[in-house]
Amino acid sequence: MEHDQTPPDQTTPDTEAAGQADFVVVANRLPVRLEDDGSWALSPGGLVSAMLPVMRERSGSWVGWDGSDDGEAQRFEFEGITLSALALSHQEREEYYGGACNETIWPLFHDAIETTQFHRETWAAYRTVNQRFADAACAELAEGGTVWVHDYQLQLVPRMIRAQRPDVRIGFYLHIPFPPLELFSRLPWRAELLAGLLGADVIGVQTQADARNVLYGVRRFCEVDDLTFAGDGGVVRTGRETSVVKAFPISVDYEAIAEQAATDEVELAVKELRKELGDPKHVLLGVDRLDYTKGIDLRLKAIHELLMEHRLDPRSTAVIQVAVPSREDVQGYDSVRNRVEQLVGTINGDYGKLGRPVVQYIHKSLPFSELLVLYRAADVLLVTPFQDGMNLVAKEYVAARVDDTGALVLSEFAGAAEELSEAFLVNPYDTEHLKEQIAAAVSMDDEEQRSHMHAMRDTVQRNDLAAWATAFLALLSIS
Ligand code: GDG
Repeated sequence: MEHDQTPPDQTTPDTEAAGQADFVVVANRLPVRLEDDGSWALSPGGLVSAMLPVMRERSGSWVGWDGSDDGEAQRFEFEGITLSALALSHQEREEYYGGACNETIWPLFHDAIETTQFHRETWAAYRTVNQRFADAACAELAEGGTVWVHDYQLQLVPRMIRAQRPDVRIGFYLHIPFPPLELFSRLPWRAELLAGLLGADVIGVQTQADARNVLYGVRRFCEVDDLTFAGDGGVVRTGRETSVVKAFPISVDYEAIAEQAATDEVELAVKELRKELGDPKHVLLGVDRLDYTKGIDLRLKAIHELLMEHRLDPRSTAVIQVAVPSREDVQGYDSVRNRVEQLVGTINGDYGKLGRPVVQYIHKSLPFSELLVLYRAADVLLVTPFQDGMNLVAKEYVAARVDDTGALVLSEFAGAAEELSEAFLVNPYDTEHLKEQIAAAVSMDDEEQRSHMHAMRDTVQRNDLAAWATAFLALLSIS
């Protein structure tokens, strides 16, 4: 690992030598990105939202890529966390990230909604880059330390670390769904991928269904001595190695969100926002990365039809859709953006008035404080993915509804549906049902809102982010 240039601004010089960290997180991306002016800024996303508070609690290193193809390997501090940046070349970015991660694994693991590509060259790059991550993690890790590897981009890393460092505890967490056997079997490198995962002592996934799918894959494609299903997961044994596979539904920092959402500042901003929107009776909100898995187009289509059928009144309804730019050079993302923007244009063209569109569409990332204002201003949150590991936006909305009002329309294919059963659950492929559920959420009376929201808030408060991390790390330290 190089220790060259220290980035400007928020960073301080490297104080800790490599190989000294008792706790190392390995993820494809660092929690920061390089801005045009050379400074580092936090970058949004589910994994970062989840892991940053966990890292702040424990001192350790975060190994990841800076997202560029001209970056340098460097090690620096950012807001109290040691970051170890890994450099990728342009070709590696194209083949590993654009290809194997986002044109093979991402679509395949999300129900193959978008055509899945299988290319030997991109898989070779996946292997090479995974080895680089494993090597970088090993360079950070102190003797007998603990490493927590994250997500679909790094599924070979646990085995690669195990091969070099039998002394360390290895955890792996998959943030996206693990596909059913019928789909997973298509992957030409299925046995290699599972062997990669089985290098970990603990393999954590979002839901019980995901845990079962991992175990079905292992039973079918791996030679193991023993495999037992138990509760919300199971155990795999081979020689002296044991891997526990278990569901750990990820969550949000409930107290921090609730506290921030209850401030006078937020209350005031909510009032101002609703006024700017023309004091509508109903505010409907969507917040998503602009990804074809999130079903943004489906919900806009449902809203359009509800307007056409006079079941939503354009004079008293405001819809806000935040669509955070994401993977813009990957196949499938361009066309979903076009579909979404066309629908926004159609709805506003048909039902908007001058200076007052029905849909407010924001195609950029907002500061989290502004998201909180939107969560508090929205009477209904629409979360309609075709497939989603968990969906933190749904849990953030629930945590932010400090007065127990509001309604959540939630796809049954989001991991969050396993816990948030009081939401208006929908099959997003069923447009008529989606419309019925949106209409029901809009017209739900206050008392009903309070009882549903209260129950959901209770669930998220009990199973918050700290509980998630503590449960995972506790199992990792004993298994
Ligand atoms: C993956 C899995 C799983 C969004 N817009 C802005 C912004 N965000 C933050 C949200 C939330 C996060 O990004 C999005 O998390 P999700 O869970 O909804 O979705 P993915 O990014 O697809 O995350 C997912 C997750 O990993 C964790 O395991 O739940 O299933 O796909 O925290 O608040 N944050 C800011 N500005 C924005 O405009 N600051």
